[in-house]
Amino acid sequence: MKKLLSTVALVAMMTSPVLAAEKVLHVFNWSDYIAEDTIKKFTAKTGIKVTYDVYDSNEVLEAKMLAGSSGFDVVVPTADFLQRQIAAGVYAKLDKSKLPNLKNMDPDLMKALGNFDKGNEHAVIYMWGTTGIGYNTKAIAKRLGDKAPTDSWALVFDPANAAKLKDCGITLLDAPTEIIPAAMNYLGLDPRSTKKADLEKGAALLTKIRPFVRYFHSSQYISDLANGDICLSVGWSGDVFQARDRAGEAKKGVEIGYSIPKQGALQWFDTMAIPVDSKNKDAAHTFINFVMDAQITADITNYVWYANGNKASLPMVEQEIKDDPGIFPTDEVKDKLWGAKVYAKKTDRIITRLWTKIKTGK
Ligand code: N2P
Repeated sequence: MKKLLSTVALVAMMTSPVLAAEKVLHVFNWSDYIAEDTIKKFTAKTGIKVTYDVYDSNEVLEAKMLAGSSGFDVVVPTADFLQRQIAAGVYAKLDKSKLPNLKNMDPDLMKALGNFDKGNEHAVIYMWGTTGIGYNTKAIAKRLGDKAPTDSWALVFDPANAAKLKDCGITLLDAPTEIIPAAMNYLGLDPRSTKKADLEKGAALLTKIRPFVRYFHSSQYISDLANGDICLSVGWSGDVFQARDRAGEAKKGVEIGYSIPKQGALQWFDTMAIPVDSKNKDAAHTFINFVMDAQITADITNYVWYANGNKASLPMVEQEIKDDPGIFPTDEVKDKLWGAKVYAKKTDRIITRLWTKIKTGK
């Protein structure tokens, strides 16, 4: 007995520091993209502590993933970036035996994700949305009248309109692979075109409206829209709805609308994946499985106003959200959405170069 005890004690001594080290999970997610209590609930349920960091750009995440040794265990790349990063060997294959909540996922959406990750081997859908226009209804009406084309990219991409909105503040996402294609779409070009001439045309239009753009940023616009400090953002659906929600709570008379322009918009999918060099793959699976719980995902959607890929969560998603065509577009609108193009290195370089020129106004 004594011997057994000491063996147990020895094993405990040897393993506990290791176990303790394994019990901190590093999650890297988009900002404003999780419910207030998700992490707290996860730790309460599993005992696994979480270090939670945020970003607001796929390019930032990609740079960290390609450099390696990021220290992150779960990250949330958008599907087109995911595909490129999978090809670069950045992500571990999921162990589906550790993800029983996969049964909750929407098979059609997972099939769509399969276009970026064959066989859904590396990732599951987290949230999805569109890249459209968030706007301050009163500020826009004041400057462009009641007939302001809020249903069209012309609201921001027609330089005559943009000029009139300069004083109240236009912002664009700092997301070249989303903004340049939107400008191409407005020009009647294929937003998924990789022809240099087409990309240059989109960039030329953006250069024309550049003098009227206050800033390029992908998270600051939420509070600025809510406070009435800016009046138009090309931004992400749920972020704009969060701004609308905050504006409502502040009760200062700011009203925010979200528009999926009639010409069409980008529909994107964000996914959860595990970096291949994660030291906590077990805990990472536990986290992904926890998030795929129907109630947990419903809570996140109800908080961040983004649609999700979890079919079983829908009965718990608030009716107001399910009924909002800006979050769950109608079939007619869906037909006009385009999926992200996975750009080859060469195209990526062209886009990066054009983007620098646009931002610096050259
Ligand atoms: C959350 C933004 C996530 C959407 N703030 C970008 N794909």
